[in-house]
Amino acid sequence: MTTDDLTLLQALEQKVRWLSTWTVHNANHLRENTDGLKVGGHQASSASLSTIMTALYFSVLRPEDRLAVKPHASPNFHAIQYLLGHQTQEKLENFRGYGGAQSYPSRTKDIDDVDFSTGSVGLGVAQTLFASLVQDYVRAHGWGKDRPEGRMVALVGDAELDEGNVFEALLEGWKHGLRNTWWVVDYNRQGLDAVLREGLYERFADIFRTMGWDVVVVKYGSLQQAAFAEPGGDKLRTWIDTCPNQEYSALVFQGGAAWRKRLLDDLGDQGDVTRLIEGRSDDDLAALMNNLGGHDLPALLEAFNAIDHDRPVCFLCYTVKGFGLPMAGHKDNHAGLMTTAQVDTMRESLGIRPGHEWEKFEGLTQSAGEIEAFLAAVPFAARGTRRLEAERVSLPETLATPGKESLSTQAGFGLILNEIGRTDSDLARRIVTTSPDVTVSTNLGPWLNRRGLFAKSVMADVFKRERIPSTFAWEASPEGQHIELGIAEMNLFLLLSALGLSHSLFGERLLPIGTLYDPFISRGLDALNYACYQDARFMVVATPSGVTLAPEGGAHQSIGTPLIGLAQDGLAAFEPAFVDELAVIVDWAFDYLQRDGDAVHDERTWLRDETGGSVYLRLSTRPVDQPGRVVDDELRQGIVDGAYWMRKPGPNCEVVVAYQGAIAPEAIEAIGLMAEDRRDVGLLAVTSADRLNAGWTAANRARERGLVHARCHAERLLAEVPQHCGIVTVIDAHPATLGWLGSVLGHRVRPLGIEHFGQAGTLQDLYRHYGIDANAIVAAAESVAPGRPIRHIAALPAM
Ligand SMILES: Cc1ncc(C[n+]2csc(CCOP(=O)(O)OP(=O)(O)O)c2C)c(N)n1
Ligand SMILES: [Mg+2]
Repeated sequence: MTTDDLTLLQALEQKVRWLSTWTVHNANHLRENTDGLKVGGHQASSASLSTIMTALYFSVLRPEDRLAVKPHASPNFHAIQYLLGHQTQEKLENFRGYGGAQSYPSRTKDIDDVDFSTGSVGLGVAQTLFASLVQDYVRAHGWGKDRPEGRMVALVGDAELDEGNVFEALLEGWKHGLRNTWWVVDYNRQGLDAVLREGLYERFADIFRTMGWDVVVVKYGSLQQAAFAEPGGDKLRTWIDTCPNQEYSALVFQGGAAWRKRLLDDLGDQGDVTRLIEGRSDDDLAALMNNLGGHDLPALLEAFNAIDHDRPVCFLCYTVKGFGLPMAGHKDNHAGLMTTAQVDTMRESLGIRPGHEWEKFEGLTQSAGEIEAFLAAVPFAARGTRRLEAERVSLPETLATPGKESLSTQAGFGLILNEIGRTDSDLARRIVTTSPDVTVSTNLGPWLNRRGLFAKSVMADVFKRERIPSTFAWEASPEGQHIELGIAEMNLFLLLSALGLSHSLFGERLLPIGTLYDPFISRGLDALNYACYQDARFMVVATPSGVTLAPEGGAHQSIGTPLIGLAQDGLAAFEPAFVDELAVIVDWAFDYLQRDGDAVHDERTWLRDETGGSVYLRLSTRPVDQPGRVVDDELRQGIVDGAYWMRKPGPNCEVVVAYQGAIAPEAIEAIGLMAEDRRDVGLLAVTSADRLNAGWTAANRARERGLVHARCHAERLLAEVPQHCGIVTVIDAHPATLGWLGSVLGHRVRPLGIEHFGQAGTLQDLYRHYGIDANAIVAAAESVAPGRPIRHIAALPAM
């Protein structure tokens, strides 16, 4: 790098710090309805990273690299993209506003090429690690080799390293031979609340080294390094090394005179070091002491450019939170916001005229042409925007339903996947499965036997080699299509998120399927939400679910997951009862995962199906008698739309039973039990409360906007139910999942389900105990549709 280039880079660093400070200041009006805390956090946190980000974006990074930026450094990111011509002044002026640049970098909401969304600390960090594994997976399968390998880079706040998911990811990375991953830690020793504990950096360094990472500490800036070489410099260095975080931060905040007093108190009368201190003005002394490695472009560039290998690297860069701002180093600065007077002072010091705050070249000594030429040559932006696209994977006409008389949906899923795995179709090749140590118990074993385990090098299954009988072959190779994870559901969802962005990150489409136990979705819930927020595309298949795995007891029972399915944006949730339904849903899902159309409502369902999304299948381990029917187009459509009449209500109908999932046999039995005393009972098979509910909400909204003829699927189905009828809903989960059906057209509803959990027992014991067996359904029918007593009804268990 030439001296001119370095000077220009230094000017850009000032510009980035200014633009991000100004962006936040300018958006202050948005504080009206908030406590202002978060707006403030952006100024100090951004300033902490502006040197590092300048070095990376304007010099070190390449177009194939992908980044996750610490949430509160979003203004820096937007400022850099603005300078590169990928962000607009209008969006910056509307930072945090409706339609403006986002407070935390967002793949889906921002226009400026965010690689990984961030916001929930720790997740973006780990996302880069899994993205790197996905890059290796894609290349090991012979795809995407016409593009250079990229580095997956996280700009990490030091307090983010308190999040456990980061360490879960580190261990998984070690197991999978992680490469091409850089984590650049903004070691400002501050979180949101206060200055961090002493000596954390040694702990971090130890952990990273243990996990096979290189650790590069960027502690001293070039001014400090030069001072250390002066007579007495060694004493200054020792003083810096032993100064507690809090004290250093306080002195940074107080400035030159305070530094002088403190340094002379501690080191005075020591000859050479006294001269070193006294030879500098207050400003120079402050500049020297603030010149930590993370704020020194030459030191940073040297550290980054020295890496000549693909091993993962952690850069621990010493920084000052709020660097260059009046709040620098103050422990309360996360909430700090610069006053207008302070912003004016900063503006004047940078030679920026009032009213010219957004101008890119304002106040810089270089000519506009010179800067433009430099920006045009920035390697990172050399190929324009960096989002990629991939062809859709072609799909077979339909997936066959396994022909067994009695089957659980979980076993059915295993068989469907196994059938796909037998073929050499495009679909079979693009599926990648993963599971957190529950591969076999979620029925992926047969698929695994066919398609093999993924590893960077071949590993034989010793049991197989030694001819020890075993049902499963755990042979690993670069061609394998199952990625085995340790037991960490956060990792599962972060890997699914990375796999599910492969088309956009690496230009190669994958169809990821992750299996886990349904109750443990909650363990990875924030990562699942994060994956959906980034619009990653994957299928989550969860078994066992509910209390149906009866003897396992409370620790394995999931009650609230259908409500998660209902509420989670970007995730279409299904809970089929029968395997023919499952085949239809899986078939549809492979297509749905790949769609990227406009968010327009389908006038039949009022769902926005053309946008596509991810899919959650809540399955069961309970074998259920299969209907053995022909699935015609109408049935297929009903299954996908969320419900169909298993038995239509007749003209004399007084009661309808609506069920979802593995409780189907009880619902069917209940219909039989009440047949003599209630005529024309209807049975509604719900395959997706989520999609029914979404369509209903959207149709309501459409009507309120004047589209008076809008009708959703639930409305059309329930229009066949006479108004005086009662509806009993039943699910092995929280009753609220289906209870809203009564509001659709105003039918009385008695929702059955599970609110309290934890009992162990046989299936019959538990269904009786929780009041979701056939008898309880009949009793509920009697209460919701009073009339002649229903004969086949036994006393309910005491409450
Ligand atoms: C999961 C989660 N918990 C809490 C927060 C609130 N939060 C935002 S930033 C922050 C502290 C960040 O500290 P650090 O990562 O060191 O960045 P710095 O403030 O030093 O820039 C916290 C707790 C969050 N965003 N995500
Ligand atoms: Mg910090």
